[in-house]
Amino acid sequence: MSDFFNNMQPLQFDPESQDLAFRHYNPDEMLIGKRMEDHLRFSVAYWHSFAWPGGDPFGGQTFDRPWFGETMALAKLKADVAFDMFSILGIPFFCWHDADIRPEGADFKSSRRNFEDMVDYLALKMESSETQLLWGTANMFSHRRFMSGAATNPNPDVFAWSAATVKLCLDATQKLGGENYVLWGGREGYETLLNTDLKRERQQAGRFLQMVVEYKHKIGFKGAILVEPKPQEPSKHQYDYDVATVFGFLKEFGLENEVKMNIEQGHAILAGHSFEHELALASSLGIFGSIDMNRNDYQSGWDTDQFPNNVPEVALAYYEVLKAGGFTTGGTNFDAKLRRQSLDPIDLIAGHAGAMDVCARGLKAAAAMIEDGTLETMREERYANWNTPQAKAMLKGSLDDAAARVEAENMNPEPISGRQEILENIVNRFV
Ligand code: XUL
Ligand code: CO
Repeated sequence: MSDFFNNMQPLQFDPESQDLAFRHYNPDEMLIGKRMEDHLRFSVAYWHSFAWPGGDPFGGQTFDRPWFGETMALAKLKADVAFDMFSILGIPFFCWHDADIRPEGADFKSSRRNFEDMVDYLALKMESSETQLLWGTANMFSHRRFMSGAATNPNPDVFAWSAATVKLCLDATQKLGGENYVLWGGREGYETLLNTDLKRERQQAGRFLQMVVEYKHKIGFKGAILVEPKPQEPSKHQYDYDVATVFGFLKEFGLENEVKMNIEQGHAILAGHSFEHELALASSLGIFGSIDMNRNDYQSGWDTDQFPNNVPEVALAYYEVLKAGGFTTGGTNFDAKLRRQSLDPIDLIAGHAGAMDVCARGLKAAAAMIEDGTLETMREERYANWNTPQAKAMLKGSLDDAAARVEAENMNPEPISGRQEILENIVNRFV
């Protein structure tokens, strides 16, 4: 227990409250046969809330946290504060990068020892906490050794370092009972083709991911391996551009049955998609895993990682999550950070609590849309003619067969309304 949050008591569900409370997030409320908490599976991202100093391209640290510094004592204080926040929020999960939870050592060995000691410390904290590990991951993008990539680095020693790092992080994730392991491409991309062998780098990335999957099976890790697509930032071109690109990559390296997607709202927007598009595509390809929930600033176009606050957008996302059958190992990880002027401990609580309420409202709307069924019925009706025997047979036949039928039946297909406005009006009844 730290005194950072001034002994704040756990937030309650109280729709009438004028103070900080949940107005919509009611963990035990049943929605289409499942508790709200079990639908949403909220998670706090250690990095944004506890490791990020508040910098932007024009200025450095704004947050003055008592745990900032590279010592074990401070890393433990950071963990104490993190678990205090988890219990105030009643959050069921958290996520980390290795670099978020341990001080960097002078060499790999000492960083490893720091990390392993901190994993033991987290295990101890978790014993007296309700909060579990949603996923672990490796930070292979902040340190200057990774400036030209991790697995895709032109220097094979950086590939080796990255392999050693992921091995360590997978071991730790397994030890802490983590339900998934995430690989976000970090600096796996490039700035200019003038210095980049794109073919070689993609091969390195593919082999690396195969090695990760081989190791997962070797140690018997039961969780899911998830890749998190992102089109740019930090690299100008990222190899894991979006769900479609990553699926092609997985097929190329024989990993489409081994790896699923961790889909982030802001990354989808950066790729020129909607969040729900990426979710629906992953679901249709059988690779939907988990989500990183946040939003970008649509004006700046940057990956600003803000807390979500747009209920209609979130509702459409959870509509796709529910249609995909909901989360199994995955969850809703708030990959979201405070604005750099939000200095106070209460801001951290308010950011998460508000986001949890926004997601709860979105989920309730999505569940109501599913239960109502009109949207799904109208969507199915649009394709109803594909249920005829002739239509089904056509997909097994040839261009010749189709051409013959067009003339034999003297076909003259009439366009049919897509009814978008009517459908949007139906959505608006629920959000
Ligand atoms: C970066 C990002 C990461 C990953 C984990 O944009 O989303 O925080 O979620 O490495
Ligand atoms: Co993310």
